[in-house]
Amino acid sequence: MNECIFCKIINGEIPCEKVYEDDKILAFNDINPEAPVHVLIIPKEHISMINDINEENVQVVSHIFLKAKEIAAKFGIDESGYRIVTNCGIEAGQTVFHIHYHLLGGRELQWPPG
Ligand code: D5M
Repeated sequence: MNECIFCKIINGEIPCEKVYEDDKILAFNDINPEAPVHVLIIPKEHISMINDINEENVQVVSHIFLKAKEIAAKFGIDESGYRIVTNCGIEAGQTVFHIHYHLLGGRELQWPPG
């Protein structure tokens, strides 16, 4: 049985505020937003983390980035600026082990992050 929370969102077992969907990826609002715009973009195929990207599944990553700019534009932040973050592993703060790209914007973002 697949206990992955993001797989359950993809399967419709857990609801989400959907922002974008196609055959390869899903984007939805983060349940705990850190910025006025905080969208998570995930592949429909279960990939746990960056370390599990390989020659077979890497194409979905470029697809995510192609769509990320469209999602940013949808929220009107493509010109003002936004950030895409992927946490890989415990020390980086990854809590959900289905790879996801945080798209953050709508306010001035600090660098470096904490
Ligand atoms: O980020 C994991 C992110 O996933 C964190 O910002 C909360 C978010 N999250 C967790 N569960 C849900 C549901 N059910 N809907 C929307 N967003 C969710 P990480 O980089 O792993 O720390």
